[in-house]
Amino acid sequence: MSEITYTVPDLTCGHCKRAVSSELAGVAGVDAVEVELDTKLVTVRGQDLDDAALRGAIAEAGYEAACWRLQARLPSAFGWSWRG
Ligand SMILES: [Cu+2]
Repeated sequence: MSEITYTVPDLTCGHCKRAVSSELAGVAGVDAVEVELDTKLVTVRGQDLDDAALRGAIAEAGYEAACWRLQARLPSAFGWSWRG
């Protein structure tokens, strides 16, 4: 089981959430998708996750994955908050 977290800045509402979730759910190996609108974080869990395929699915839904796990988690390491 592995987990990759992406930041998708354009996620704004329930429609975005559903669009991205359903595209990601269709990628091979994906077991679960979590979308947090507050933080713009998309967490994907599954087996043998393929970063390129996951980014492709997010793009297919009409959004862009700005960065992934390391970058996405840096701010909290410095005590910043993304919740305006
Ligand atoms: Cu939306």
